[in-house]
Amino acid sequence: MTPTAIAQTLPQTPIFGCLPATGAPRRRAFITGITGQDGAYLAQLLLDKGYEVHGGMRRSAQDERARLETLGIADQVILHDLDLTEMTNIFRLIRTVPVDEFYNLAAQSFVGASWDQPLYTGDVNGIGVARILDTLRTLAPETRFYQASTSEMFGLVQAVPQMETTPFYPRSPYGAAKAYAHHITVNYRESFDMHASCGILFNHESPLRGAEFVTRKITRGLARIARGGNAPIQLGNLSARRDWGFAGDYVEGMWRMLQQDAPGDYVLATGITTPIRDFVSFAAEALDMPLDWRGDGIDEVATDRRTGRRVVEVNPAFFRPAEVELLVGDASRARRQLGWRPRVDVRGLATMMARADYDAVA
Ligand code: NAP
Ligand code: G4F
Repeated sequence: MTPTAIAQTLPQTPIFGCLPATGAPRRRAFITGITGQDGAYLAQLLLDKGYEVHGGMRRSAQDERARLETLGIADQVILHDLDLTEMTNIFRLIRTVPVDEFYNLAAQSFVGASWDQPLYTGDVNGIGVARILDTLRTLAPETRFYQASTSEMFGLVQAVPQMETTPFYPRSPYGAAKAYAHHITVNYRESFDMHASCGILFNHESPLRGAEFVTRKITRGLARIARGGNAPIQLGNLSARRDWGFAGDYVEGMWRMLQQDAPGDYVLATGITTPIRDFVSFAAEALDMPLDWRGDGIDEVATDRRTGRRVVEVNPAFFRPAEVELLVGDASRARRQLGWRPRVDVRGLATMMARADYDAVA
């Protein structure tokens, strides 16, 4: 029996969204973390491809569907209660919502917070993945599985650029938990012949990016200043370099991984690395705010060249106990085997985000 046929025989209790009318079978996908940045873009992509899209959402005192609403798809997806720390949720979900493709995007995804919540981060980002894999192998071994691995696993990089074969050296509890999740996914693939793939994704951003991540913090701060605000943006390490792409491009790569006959692991990256400082300048230029940078270390500041107003200052509170100084990926395997290519470069990304935040402040 196909997952779609099984699904039509089982009771389900979605928290939002209607169960579809029975009829011609559509491919079905489940997305954990559907309320997050990538979850929302992936849901949109799969809906556009004709999938029936289910997603997991944590119980919360407030409605967390803002990103799905922004994309205009909140009423097109079927949402279920799901917390990755709760095995009973995962078991019931996989038993009652059989799907063709299962994308695990849920995570405590903020690296900075992982030093404050190392156990929780390990539970969700590491053990949570083992919970899903073991339930899938038991109840739905034919389901194709995607794990959201990360360039943070490279940490103190052992080679430049980083690719699928580069050894991991995580620098945070987040990176360590994701490395466990990556290895356990590879292990279940090899042990139980599962179609389980890991996307080793370098940083990807968008106007839907969470406000605490550096790119969004920068573009929101600049938008407020451009609209007359006078609070400078306080940042940590301005010299760290990231390989930044657009989230909308990266979810296409996730989907392509699960369309391959054989599972595998793929880096998705642009191949260009940029210091935080330059991302600030690109975003500021998009708002007609040319910057001058002066000073070093914690005394470094950026000012608006036209007005002399201070725009950025350094606050050591945002330094991390251990830093990932440089990330730059080599996505040639994904280019060759998946035909995947990023379409938005870092300047285009900074411009897109800064203008979206500027419009939102209006
Ligand atoms: P995000 O916006 O922070 O979304 C994370 C999602 O996970 C949210 O929907 C969140 O739900 C959910 N979640 C958190 N804890 C959970 C739990 N205990 N149980 C169930 N759901 C939980 O992150 P993102 O940027 O979309 O990233 C998606 C995935 O890719 C994450 O696994 C991240 O670690 C990984 N990744 C991201 C990047 C990047 O640059 N964006 C790069 C590499 C890998 P709430 O809405 O309730 O918080
Ligand atoms: O934007 P960030 O917080 O992203 P980070 O740590 O690279 O993690 C993101 O990308 C990973 C993939 O490599 C994902 F796995 C992860 O889930 C997440 O999406 O920080 C980027 C850099 C860091 O070097 C940080 O120290 O920016 C530096 N930074 C400087 N000032 C800051 C700040 N980061 C934040 N969040 N806030 C600052 O004020």
